[in-house]
Amino acid sequence: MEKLIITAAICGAEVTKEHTPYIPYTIDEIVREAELAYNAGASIIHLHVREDDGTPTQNKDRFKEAINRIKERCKDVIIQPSTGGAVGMTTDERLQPIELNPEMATLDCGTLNFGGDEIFVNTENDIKEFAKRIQERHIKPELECFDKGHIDLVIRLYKKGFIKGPLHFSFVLGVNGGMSGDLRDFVYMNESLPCNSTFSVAGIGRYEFPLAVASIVSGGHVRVGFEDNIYIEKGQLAKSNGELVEKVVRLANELGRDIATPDEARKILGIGE
Ligand code: KMH
Ligand code: ZN
Repeated sequence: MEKLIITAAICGAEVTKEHTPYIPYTIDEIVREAELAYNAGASIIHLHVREDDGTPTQNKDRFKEAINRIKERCKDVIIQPSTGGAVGMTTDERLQPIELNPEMATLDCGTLNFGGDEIFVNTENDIKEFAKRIQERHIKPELECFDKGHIDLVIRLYKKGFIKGPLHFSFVLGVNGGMSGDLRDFVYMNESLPCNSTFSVAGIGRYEFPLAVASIVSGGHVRVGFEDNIYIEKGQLAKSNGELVEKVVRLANELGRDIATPDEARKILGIGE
């Protein structure tokens, strides 16, 4: 099997210090968390940034500072800024970090309820526009799919030429409003992918590690981090993103799957080809 690419979603937009004191807000905190995750075995950092008070922002300068500082500490790591941002942001606001020409960026592939009164809006035309803007900069999109219908939409847009291959999907399972993280749902998503695509799985909350194992044994890749889950085990907060990545490395070792370096991840994903 291919080596395992571990993505660390170190910050996100929704988790606050009330949920866990270990969530990073400031650039210093974000850089430290990125470094801990990288040292533990993450080859991709899925990046959101915040104002110092924790407010999510897609400000380009804030991303630039975070990316430059992370690269000083983690020279070869792949940075994957979010174009999802936070619920309620405009599309222009969300797209700002791609102007920095990162190697990767997320492309969210459908609209869904996001808990409470929140709706994460990604209309078909939004997705086409995001895909176009990401592709014209030769950035590798990570196709975030929160539901099976999102995969279908990607396939349709791929056939029409709006999204180019090779396709790399990210199943984000267990969001309140999206598909659950039950094994049955993971298998259904996996079996719905077109040939020659790659995928990673992000399980929200209690789904994080069971889905990591499912993906490790299925030949997929894994995302963990405070954006998705703050517990190292039931009722016990993880003290860093590094701890969450270390746990995936332990699971992969037990299951006989080697961990990809950033350069190996680039090859697997066809970045820079
Ligand atoms: N914060 C969520 C509303 C992404 O990074 O592309 C969207 C999100 C997806 O986190
Ligand atoms: Zn995100």
